[in-house]
Amino acid sequence: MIQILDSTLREGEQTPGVYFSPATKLAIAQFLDLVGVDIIEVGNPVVDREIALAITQIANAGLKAKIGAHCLCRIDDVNQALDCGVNFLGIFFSVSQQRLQQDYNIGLESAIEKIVEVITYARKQKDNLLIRYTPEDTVRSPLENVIEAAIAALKAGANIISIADTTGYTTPFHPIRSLYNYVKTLKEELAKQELYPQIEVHCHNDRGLALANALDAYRAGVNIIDVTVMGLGERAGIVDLAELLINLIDTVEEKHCWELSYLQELYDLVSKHSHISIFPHHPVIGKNAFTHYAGIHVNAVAKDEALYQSLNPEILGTKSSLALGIQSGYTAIELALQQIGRSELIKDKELVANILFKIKEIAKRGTPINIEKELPAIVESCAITKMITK
Ligand code: HCA
Ligand code: CU
Repeated sequence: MIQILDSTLREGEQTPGVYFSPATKLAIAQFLDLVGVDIIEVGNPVVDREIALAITQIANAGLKAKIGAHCLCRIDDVNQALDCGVNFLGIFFSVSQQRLQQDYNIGLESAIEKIVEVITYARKQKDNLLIRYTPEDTVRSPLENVIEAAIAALKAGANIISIADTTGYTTPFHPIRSLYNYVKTLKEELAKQELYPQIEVHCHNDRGLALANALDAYRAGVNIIDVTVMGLGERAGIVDLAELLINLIDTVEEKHCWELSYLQELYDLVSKHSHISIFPHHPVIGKNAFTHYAGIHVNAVAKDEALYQSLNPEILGTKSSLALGIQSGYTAIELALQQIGRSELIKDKELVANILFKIKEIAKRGTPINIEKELPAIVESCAITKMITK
């Protein structure tokens, strides 16, 4: 069964301007657990004392998900992570000659020695620890280096190899640069060594292809996919949790345990604390995701919602809705009147026509019309005008 690693608290907090306090992190983690993600990556304890505190609190909160820390390939960092009580540890280190030379002034062999030393050490500290090794910027690093480092990491005790598309470089259907190819090749190369680890993907969205690439990797049999709420993260962020789940529920063969009805509250919480609003047309979660507007659409969905909906809003614990504006027709006004408990007015065709005319006028202000709050007054003013003109 495909597993989801949520990194809202780690990668997501790498969104410029975003800060989640330990209490907020715990609340977000609790919602992620209710949604049913498998692993919650909380952060790198070396970055700040508060992050170490948040990891410790979440690791002790009795959640079903595995709780993870993220750290560089250093014994000290591993110790700090393990002190937080995690059962998942992500260790990352580059295998690109250029990067190793520029940043650390070492070659590949020394890098691999370091990776082996640190992973062997981590494994000795905790038997049941899940250890992930990520060759940073995996997909742009020489494949032979990735394979050599992955084999060494696995032999030293790592359980998972993550393919990081750190710069959003891959693209589906490309003969070479696709994650489908990458996952297949890595699995085949490791199988030659009789190594069958779990494979994870971490897809950045620089080209707007993070979700497409993640699904491409899924098609190739990847085991774990990284996501964040709202797709938060460095630069253009990574895969969005809700968008991935809504695509996987139709695809996974086994019965899944994701509880999508918690997504809205989770997204509202993250939006509030990140001070980043959810755009209205955001798939699944946006306020317009199940709202019908133009006359032709509203007419059709009044008969059968499936005519303009391939998703059932009930799985998200929500219902479809109606918007009023310049695109509206008579049916929308009738439905809106029903919504505010004034269905007795529907038979007055002249009044309905006047309300529609007025709605189209108001719509020119260019902001949404709130049916509950604004329609009653619009109805009254149209009724009065009608009385006066008679
Ligand atoms: C980072 C880079 C990273 C790491 C992913 C991983 C990436 O911000 O440290 O350790 O699995 O995109 O490569 O997020
Ligand atoms: Cu990343």
